[in-house]
Amino acid sequence: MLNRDLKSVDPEISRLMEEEAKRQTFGLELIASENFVSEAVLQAVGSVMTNKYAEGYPYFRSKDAPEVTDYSRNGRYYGGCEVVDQAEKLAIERAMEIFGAEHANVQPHSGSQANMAVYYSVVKPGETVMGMDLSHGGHLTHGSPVNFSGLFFNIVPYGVDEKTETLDYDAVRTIAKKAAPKLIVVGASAYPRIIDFKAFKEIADEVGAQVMVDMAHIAGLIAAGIHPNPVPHASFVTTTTHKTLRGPRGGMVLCTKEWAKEIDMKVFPGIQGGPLMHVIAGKAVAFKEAMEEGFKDYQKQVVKNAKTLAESLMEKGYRLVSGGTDNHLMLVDVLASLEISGKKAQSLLGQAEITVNKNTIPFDKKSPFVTSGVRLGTPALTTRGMKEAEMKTVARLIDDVLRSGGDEEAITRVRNEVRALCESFPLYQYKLEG
Ligand code: DSN
Repeated sequence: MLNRDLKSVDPEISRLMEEEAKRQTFGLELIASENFVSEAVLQAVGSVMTNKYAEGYPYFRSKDAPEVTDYSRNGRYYGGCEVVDQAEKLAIERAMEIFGAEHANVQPHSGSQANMAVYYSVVKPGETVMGMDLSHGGHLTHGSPVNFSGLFFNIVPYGVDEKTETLDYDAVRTIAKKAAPKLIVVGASAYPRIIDFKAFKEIADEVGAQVMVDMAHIAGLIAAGIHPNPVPHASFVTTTTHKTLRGPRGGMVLCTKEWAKEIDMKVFPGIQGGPLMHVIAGKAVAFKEAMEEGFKDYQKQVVKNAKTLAESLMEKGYRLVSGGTDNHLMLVDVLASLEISGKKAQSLLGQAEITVNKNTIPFDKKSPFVTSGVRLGTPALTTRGMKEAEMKTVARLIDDVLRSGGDEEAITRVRNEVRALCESFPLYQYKLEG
Protein backbone atom coordinates (compact mmCIF):
# COMPACT_ATOMS: atom_id res chain seq x y z
CA MET A 1 0.00 0.00 0.00
CA LEU A 2 2.76 2.46 0.94
CA ASN A 3 5.18 1.50 -1.80
CA ARG A 4 3.18 2.95 -4.66
CA ASP A 5 4.95 5.47 -6.81
CA LEU A 6 3.43 8.68 -8.03
CA LYS A 7 3.31 7.74 -11.69
CA SER A 8 1.18 4.65 -11.06
CA VAL A 9 -1.06 6.26 -8.42
CA ASP A 10 -1.67 9.54 -10.18
CA PRO A 11 -0.41 9.82 -13.76
CA GLU A 12 -1.99 13.25 -14.17
CA ILE A 13 -0.11 14.84 -11.27
CA SER A 14 3.00 12.91 -12.25
CA ARG A 15 2.81 14.39 -15.75
CA LEU A 16 2.36 17.88 -14.31
CA MET A 17 5.46 17.39 -12.14
CA GLU A 18 7.44 16.52 -15.25
CA GLU A 19 6.04 19.53 -17.08
CA GLU A 20 6.92 21.87 -14.23
CA ALA A 21 10.40 20.38 -13.99
CA LYS A 22 10.83 21.02 -17.73
CA ARG A 23 9.51 24.56 -17.42
CA GLN A 24 11.98 25.29 -14.63
CA THR A 25 14.84 23.54 -16.43
CA PHE A 26 14.46 25.10 -19.87
CA GLY A 27 13.35 28.63 -18.99
CA LEU A 28 15.14 31.67 -17.58
CA GLU A 29 13.76 32.27 -14.08
CA LEU A 30 14.07 35.94 -13.23
CA ILE A 31 11.38 36.27 -10.56
CA ALA A 32 13.32 37.95 -7.75
CA SER A 33 11.59 35.98 -4.98
CA GLU A 34 12.19 32.53 -6.48
CA ASN A 35 15.10 30.15 -6.28
CA PHE A 36 16.00 26.47 -6.73
CA VAL A 37 16.55 24.43 -3.57
CA SER A 38 19.15 21.68 -3.37
CA GLU A 39 18.30 17.99 -3.79
CA ALA A 40 18.99 17.70 -0.04
CA VAL A 41 16.24 20.20 0.76
CA LEU A 42 13.89 18.46 -1.69
CA GLN A 43 14.54 15.15 0.07
CA ALA A 44 13.74 16.62 3.49
CA VAL A 45 10.53 18.22 2.25
CA GLY A 46 9.44 15.01 0.56
CA SER A 47 10.15 12.92 3.68
CA VAL A 48 8.18 10.93 6.27
CA MET A 49 8.32 13.91 8.61
CA THR A 50 5.19 15.08 6.82
CA ASN A 51 3.35 12.38 8.78
CA LYS A 52 4.01 13.79 12.25
CA TYR A 53 1.81 16.05 14.35
CA ALA A 54 3.86 18.10 16.79
CA GLU A 55 1.81 20.98 18.19
CA GLY A 56 3.89 22.88 20.71
CA TYR A 57 7.65 23.29 20.87
CA PRO A 58 10.68 21.03 21.36
CA TYR A 59 11.46 22.89 24.61
CA PHE A 60 9.64 23.90 27.74
CA ARG A 61 9.25 27.35 29.27
CA SER A 62 8.47 27.72 32.95
CA LYS A 63 6.29 30.54 34.24
CA ASP A 64 9.14 31.77 36.46
CA ALA A 65 11.68 32.09 33.62
CA PRO A 66 9.68 32.50 30.40
CA GLU A 67 12.71 33.62 28.39
CA VAL A 68 14.55 30.35 29.07
CA THR A 69 14.10 27.59 26.48
CA ASP A 70 14.62 24.35 28.40
CA TYR A 71 15.32 21.49 26.00
CA SER A 72 15.51 18.92 28.83
CA ARG A 73 11.74 18.45 28.45
CA ASN A 74 9.51 19.21 25.52
CA GLY A 75 6.41 21.35 25.35
CA ARG A 76 4.48 19.22 22.85
CA TYR A 77 0.87 18.13 23.04
CA TYR A 78 1.38 14.75 21.29
CA GLY A 79 3.58 11.74 21.95
CA GLY A 80 6.22 10.44 19.56
CA CYS A 81 7.92 13.80 19.03
CA GLU A 82 11.40 12.75 20.19
CA VAL A 83 12.81 12.65 16.68
CA VAL A 84 11.15 15.72 15.19
CA ASP A 85 12.13 17.63 18.35
CA GLN A 86 15.76 17.16 17.37
CA ALA A 87 15.12 18.36 13.82
CA GLU A 88 13.36 21.49 15.04
CA LYS A 89 16.12 22.16 17.59
CA LEU A 90 18.72 21.99 14.82
CA ALA A 91 16.72 24.42 12.68
CA ILE A 92 16.32 26.84 15.60
CA GLU A 93 19.97 26.74 16.65
CA ARG A 94 21.26 27.14 13.10
CA ALA A 95 18.95 30.10 12.44
CA MET A 96 20.07 31.79 15.66
CA GLU A 97 23.72 31.25 14.78
CA ILE A 98 23.45 32.50 11.19
CA PHE A 99 21.70 35.74 12.09
CA GLY A 100 22.99 36.25 15.65
CA ALA A 101 19.47 36.18 17.07
CA GLU A 102 18.43 35.47 20.66
CA HIS A 103 15.42 33.39 19.63
CA ALA A 104 14.07 31.77 16.47
CA ASN A 105 10.62 30.39 15.82
CA VAL A 106 10.85 28.22 12.71
CA GLN A 107 7.22 27.12 12.61
CA PRO A 108 5.46 29.84 10.53
CA HIS A 109 4.08 28.22 7.41
CA SER A 110 4.73 31.40 5.43
CA GLY A 111 6.07 34.92 5.60
CA SER A 112 2.55 36.26 6.05
CA GLN A 113 2.05 34.14 9.15
CA ALA A 114 5.42 35.18 10.54
CA ASN A 115 4.39 38.81 10.09
CA MET A 116 0.95 38.16 11.57
CA ALA A 117 2.54 36.65 14.69
CA VAL A 118 4.54 39.84 15.22
CA TYR A 119 1.55 42.15 14.70
CA TYR A 120 -0.51 40.14 17.16
CA SER A 121 2.31 40.25 19.70
CA VAL A 122 2.73 44.02 19.59
CA VAL A 123 -0.40 45.80 18.37
CA LYS A 124 -4.07 45.57 19.18
CA PRO A 125 -6.71 45.93 16.47
CA GLY A 126 -7.09 49.60 15.55
CA GLU A 127 -3.66 50.66 16.80
CA THR A 128 -1.17 52.36 14.49
CA VAL A 129 1.47 50.60 12.40
CA MET A 130 3.79 52.20 9.86
CA GLY A 131 4.80 50.18 6.81
CA MET A 132 6.26 50.81 3.37
CA ASP A 133 3.62 51.46 0.75
CA LEU A 134 3.09 48.39 -1.46
CA SER A 135 3.26 50.52 -4.59
CA HIS A 136 6.65 51.89 -3.48
CA GLY A 137 8.10 48.41 -2.97
CA GLY A 138 6.54 47.25 0.31
CA HIS A 139 4.51 44.07 0.78
CA LEU A 140 0.84 43.15 1.10
CA THR A 141 1.34 42.30 4.78
CA HIS A 142 2.91 45.67 5.51
CA GLY A 143 -0.47 47.36 5.54
CA SER A 144 -2.27 46.89 2.25
CA PRO A 145 -5.99 47.60 2.71
CA VAL A 146 -6.86 44.25 1.12
CA ASN A 147 -4.68 42.31 3.58
CA PHE A 148 -5.29 41.43 7.27
CA SER A 149 -2.66 44.04 8.17
CA GLY A 150 -4.64 46.84 6.57
CA LEU A 151 -7.98 45.50 7.74
CA PHE A 152 -7.14 45.16 11.44
CA PHE A 153 -4.67 47.96 12.09
CA ASN A 154 -4.49 51.68 11.46
CA ILE A 155 -1.83 51.80 8.78
CA VAL A 156 0.21 54.92 8.12
CA PRO A 157 2.35 54.26 5.05
CA TYR A 158 5.74 55.68 4.16
CA GLY A 159 7.43 55.50 0.78
CA VAL A 160 10.37 56.57 -1.29
CA ASP A 161 11.35 60.05 -2.36
CA GLU A 162 9.86 60.93 -5.74
CA LYS A 163 13.15 62.19 -7.18
CA THR A 164 15.68 59.65 -5.90
CA GLU A 165 13.22 56.75 -5.66
CA THR A 166 15.04 55.72 -2.48
CA LEU A 167 14.00 55.81 1.17
CA ASP A 168 14.12 59.27 2.69
CA TYR A 169 14.75 58.67 6.39
CA ASP A 170 13.96 62.29 7.36
CA ALA A 171 10.56 61.96 5.71
CA VAL A 172 9.99 58.67 7.56
CA ARG A 173 10.87 60.42 10.84
CA THR A 174 8.41 63.25 10.14
CA ILE A 175 5.62 60.75 9.42
CA ALA A 176 6.50 58.72 12.54
CA LYS A 177 6.43 61.77 14.79
CA LYS A 178 2.96 62.63 13.57
CA ALA A 179 1.55 59.10 13.50
CA ALA A 180 3.09 57.86 16.80
CA PRO A 181 2.97 54.21 15.68
CA LYS A 182 3.35 51.28 18.05
CA LEU A 183 5.19 49.32 15.39
CA ILE A 184 7.32 50.34 12.42
CA VAL A 185 7.56 47.66 9.75
CA VAL A 186 10.75 47.83 7.70
CA GLY A 187 11.50 45.80 4.58
CA ALA A 188 10.31 45.42 1.04
CA SER A 189 9.56 43.10 -1.81
CA ALA A 190 10.66 45.44 -4.58
CA TYR A 191 13.35 47.81 -3.29
CA PRO A 192 16.71 47.57 -5.06
CA ARG A 193 18.79 49.47 -2.52
CA ILE A 194 20.43 48.81 0.86
CA ILE A 195 18.10 49.53 3.78
CA ASP A 196 19.53 51.43 6.76
CA PHE A 197 18.06 49.47 9.68
CA LYS A 198 19.94 51.55 12.24
CA ALA A 199 18.22 54.70 10.96
CA PHE A 200 14.82 53.04 11.38
CA LYS A 201 15.69 51.95 14.92
CA GLU A 202 16.67 55.51 15.84
CA ILE A 203 13.38 56.83 14.47
CA ALA A 204 11.44 54.12 16.33
CA ASP A 205 13.21 54.96 19.58
CA GLU A 206 12.35 58.64 19.15
CA VAL A 207 8.64 57.83 18.94
CA GLY A 208 8.53 54.84 21.31
CA ALA A 209 7.76 52.22 18.63
CA GLN A 210 8.98 48.67 18.18
CA VAL A 211 10.78 47.73 14.97
CA MET A 212 9.92 44.70 12.87
CA VAL A 213 12.16 44.04 9.87
CA ASP A 214 10.81 41.75 7.17
CA MET A 215 14.04 40.63 5.54
CA ALA A 216 12.42 37.99 3.32
CA HIS A 217 13.95 39.17 0.05
CA ILE A 218 17.45 39.79 1.33
CA ALA A 219 17.78 37.08 4.01
CA GLY A 220 20.37 35.14 1.99
CA LEU A 221 22.45 38.27 1.43
CA ILE A 222 22.30 39.00 5.16
CA ALA A 223 23.21 35.41 6.06
CA ALA A 224 26.28 35.78 3.86
CA GLY A 225 27.22 39.12 5.43
CA ILE A 226 26.85 41.19 2.26
CA HIS A 227 23.85 43.23 3.42
CA PRO A 228 23.69 44.83 6.90
CA ASN A 229 22.03 42.58 9.47
CA PRO A 230 18.80 43.96 10.96
CA VAL A 231 18.92 41.73 14.07
CA PRO A 232 20.87 44.20 16.26
CA HIS A 233 18.37 46.97 15.40
CA ALA A 234 14.99 45.25 15.67
CA SER A 235 12.93 43.47 18.30
CA PHE A 236 11.59 41.23 15.53
CA VAL A 237 12.99 40.07 12.22
CA THR A 238 10.75 37.97 9.98
CA THR A 239 11.56 36.17 6.80
CA THR A 240 10.49 33.60 4.32
CA THR A 241 12.99 30.80 3.84
CA HIS A 242 12.60 30.23 0.11
CA LYS A 243 13.91 33.39 -1.55
CA THR A 244 17.61 34.34 -1.52
CA LEU A 245 17.98 32.06 1.54
CA ARG A 246 17.29 29.12 -0.83
CA GLY A 247 15.36 26.91 1.55
CA PRO A 248 11.92 25.32 1.39
CA ARG A 249 8.77 27.44 1.09
CA GLY A 250 8.04 28.72 4.61
CA GLY A 251 8.53 31.45 7.20
CA MET A 252 10.42 32.26 10.40
CA VAL A 253 10.46 34.85 13.19
CA LEU A 254 13.64 35.94 14.95
CA CYS A 255 13.24 38.04 18.08
CA THR A 256 14.91 39.21 21.25
CA LYS A 257 14.69 37.04 24.36
CA GLU A 258 12.08 39.25 25.98
CA TRP A 259 9.61 38.60 23.13
CA ALA A 260 10.35 34.88 22.72
CA LYS A 261 7.44 33.55 24.78
CA GLU A 262 4.96 35.99 23.26
CA ILE A 263 5.99 35.14 19.68
CA ASP A 264 5.88 31.41 20.38
CA MET A 265 2.38 31.75 21.83
CA LYS A 266 1.19 33.78 18.88
CA VAL A 267 2.53 31.34 16.26
CA PHE A 268 1.06 28.37 18.13
CA PRO A 269 -1.68 28.24 19.35
CA GLY A 270 -2.42 31.83 18.28
CA ILE A 271 -2.35 31.48 14.51
CA GLN A 272 -1.33 27.98 13.51
CA GLY A 273 -1.95 24.38 14.54
CA GLY A 274 0.51 21.58 13.85
CA PRO A 275 3.85 22.66 12.41
CA LEU A 276 4.99 21.24 9.06
CA MET A 277 7.81 19.07 10.38
CA HIS A 278 9.02 18.04 6.92
CA VAL A 279 9.37 21.72 6.00
CA ILE A 280 11.11 22.48 9.30
CA ALA A 281 13.57 19.67 8.51
CA GLY A 282 14.06 21.30 5.08
CA LYS A 283 14.69 24.66 6.79
CA ALA A 284 17.35 23.01 8.98
CA VAL A 285 19.06 21.61 5.88
CA ALA A 286 18.96 24.98 4.09
CA PHE A 287 20.40 26.72 7.17
CA LYS A 288 23.26 24.20 7.23
CA GLU A 289 23.92 24.97 3.57
CA ALA A 290 23.82 28.70 4.36
CA MET A 291 26.67 28.20 6.83
CA GLU A 292 28.92 26.63 4.19
CA GLU A 293 31.62 28.83 2.64
CA GLY A 294 30.18 28.32 -0.85
CA PHE A 295 26.99 30.09 0.18
CA LYS A 296 28.84 33.36 0.68
CA ASP A 297 30.34 33.07 -2.81
CA TYR A 298 26.88 32.33 -4.19
CA GLN A 299 25.37 35.43 -2.60
CA LYS A 300 28.25 37.63 -3.80
CA GLN A 301 27.63 36.32 -7.29
CA VAL A 302 23.89 37.03 -6.99
CA VAL A 303 24.71 40.71 -6.35
CA LYS A 304 27.41 40.87 -9.06
CA ASN A 305 24.98 39.34 -11.53
CA ALA A 306 22.26 41.81 -10.60
CA LYS A 307 24.65 44.73 -11.09
CA THR A 308 25.75 43.39 -14.49
CA LEU A 309 22.18 42.77 -15.64
CA ALA A 310 21.17 46.26 -14.46
CA GLU A 311 24.11 47.97 -16.16
CA SER A 312 23.60 46.03 -19.39
CA LEU A 313 19.94 47.04 -19.50
CA MET A 314 20.76 50.67 -18.78
CA GLU A 315 23.35 50.63 -21.58
CA LYS A 316 20.54 49.52 -23.88
CA GLY A 317 18.51 52.55 -22.83
CA TYR A 318 16.28 51.15 -20.09
CA ARG A 319 15.31 53.29 -17.11
CA LEU A 320 15.79 51.50 -13.81
CA VAL A 321 14.05 52.70 -10.67
CA SER A 322 16.65 54.52 -8.51
CA GLY A 323 19.16 54.13 -11.33
CA GLY A 324 20.37 50.62 -10.52
CA THR A 325 20.65 48.06 -7.75
CA ASP A 326 22.65 47.20 -4.63
CA ASN A 327 21.02 43.83 -4.04
CA HIS A 328 19.54 40.90 -5.96
CA LEU A 329 16.76 42.72 -7.82
CA MET A 330 15.92 45.65 -10.04
CA LEU A 331 12.80 47.39 -11.25
CA VAL A 332 12.73 48.21 -14.94
CA ASP A 333 10.45 51.06 -15.94
CA VAL A 334 9.33 49.57 -19.25
CA LEU A 335 6.69 52.24 -19.77
CA ALA A 336 9.23 55.08 -19.73
CA SER A 337 11.77 52.98 -21.64
CA LEU A 338 9.66 51.49 -24.43
CA GLU A 339 6.11 52.74 -23.92
CA ILE A 340 4.83 49.26 -23.05
CA SER A 341 3.17 48.23 -19.80
CA GLY A 342 4.63 45.77 -17.30
CA LYS A 343 1.78 43.42 -18.15
CA LYS A 344 2.69 43.45 -21.83
CA ALA A 345 6.41 43.02 -21.08
CA GLN A 346 5.71 40.03 -18.81
CA SER A 347 3.59 38.43 -21.48
CA LEU A 348 6.13 38.97 -24.30
CA LEU A 349 9.00 37.65 -22.19
CA GLY A 350 6.89 34.68 -21.14
CA GLN A 351 6.47 33.70 -24.79
CA ALA A 352 10.26 33.39 -24.99
CA GLU A 353 10.42 31.31 -21.74
CA ILE A 354 11.81 34.25 -19.76
CA THR A 355 9.82 34.46 -16.53
CA VAL A 356 9.45 37.83 -14.80
CA ASN A 357 6.69 39.58 -12.90
CA LYS A 358 5.02 42.86 -13.70
CA ASN A 359 5.47 45.28 -10.82
CA THR A 360 4.34 48.75 -9.93
CA ILE A 361 7.05 51.37 -9.73
CA PRO A 362 6.95 54.25 -7.22
CA PHE A 363 4.22 56.79 -8.10
CA ASP A 364 2.94 54.44 -10.80
CA LYS A 365 -0.08 55.75 -12.70
CA LYS A 366 -1.03 52.26 -13.84
CA SER A 367 -2.90 49.73 -11.71
CA PRO A 368 -1.10 46.81 -10.00
CA PHE A 369 -2.66 44.56 -12.63
CA VAL A 370 -1.13 46.52 -15.51
CA THR A 371 1.89 48.39 -14.03
CA SER A 372 4.67 50.42 -15.61
CA GLY A 373 7.44 48.09 -14.54
CA VAL A 374 8.82 44.60 -14.36
CA ARG A 375 10.87 43.24 -11.47
CA LEU A 376 13.94 41.16 -12.32
CA GLY A 377 16.09 39.18 -9.88
CA THR A 378 19.19 37.01 -10.18
CA PRO A 379 19.00 34.44 -7.31
CA ALA A 380 17.64 31.56 -9.42
CA LEU A 381 19.93 32.01 -12.45
CA THR A 382 22.92 32.35 -10.13
CA THR A 383 22.02 29.04 -8.45
CA ARG A 384 22.29 27.45 -11.91
CA GLY A 385 25.85 28.76 -12.12
CA MET A 386 25.33 31.71 -14.44
CA LYS A 387 27.76 34.61 -14.10
CA GLU A 388 28.36 38.08 -15.53
CA ALA A 389 28.85 36.91 -19.13
CA GLU A 390 25.47 35.17 -19.11
CA MET A 391 23.82 38.24 -17.56
CA LYS A 392 24.93 40.28 -20.56
CA THR A 393 23.36 37.66 -22.80
CA VAL A 394 20.17 37.69 -20.71
CA ALA A 395 19.97 41.50 -21.05
CA ARG A 396 20.30 41.17 -24.83
CA LEU A 397 17.61 38.48 -24.98
CA ILE A 398 15.23 40.58 -22.86
CA ASP A 399 15.89 43.59 -25.08
CA ASP A 400 15.33 41.58 -28.28
CA VAL A 401 11.96 40.35 -27.00
CA LEU A 402 10.74 43.68 -25.68
CA ARG A 403 11.66 45.51 -28.88
CA SER A 404 10.21 42.76 -31.09
CA GLY A 405 6.68 44.13 -30.89
CA GLY A 406 5.54 40.51 -30.59
CA ASP A 407 7.09 39.40 -33.88
CA GLU A 408 6.89 35.60 -33.77
CA GLU A 409 10.12 34.96 -35.61
CA ALA A 410 12.09 37.17 -33.24
CA ILE A 411 10.48 35.53 -30.21
CA THR A 412 11.17 32.03 -31.53
CA ARG A 413 14.79 32.97 -32.12
CA VAL A 414 15.13 34.13 -28.51
CA ARG A 415 13.28 31.07 -27.20
CA ASN A 416 15.81 28.83 -28.95
CA GLU A 417 18.70 30.81 -27.47
CA VAL A 418 17.09 30.61 -24.02
CA ARG A 419 16.84 26.83 -24.35
CA ALA A 420 20.46 26.50 -25.45
CA LEU A 421 21.64 28.71 -22.57
CA CYS A 422 19.63 26.68 -20.06
CA GLU A 423 20.99 23.41 -21.42
CA SER A 424 24.50 24.67 -20.63
CA PHE A 425 23.48 25.19 -16.99
CA PRO A 426 21.68 21.98 -15.96
CA LEU A 427 19.20 21.97 -13.12
CA TYR A 428 18.70 18.84 -10.97
CA GLN A 429 19.14 15.38 -12.39
CA TYR A 430 15.59 14.88 -13.58
CA LYS A 431 15.12 12.33 -16.30
CA LEU A 432 12.98 14.33 -18.61
CA GLU A 433 11.04 12.58 -21.31
CA GLY A 434 10.85 14.22 -24.71
N1 DSN B 1 5.32 37.18 -3.45
C1 DSN B 1 6.58 37.60 -2.88
C2 DSN B 1 7.41 38.32 -3.87
O1 DSN B 1 7.35 37.98 -5.04
O2 DSN B 1 8.15 39.23 -3.52
C3 DSN B 1 6.43 38.35 -1.65
O3 DSN B 1 5.69 37.62 -0.74
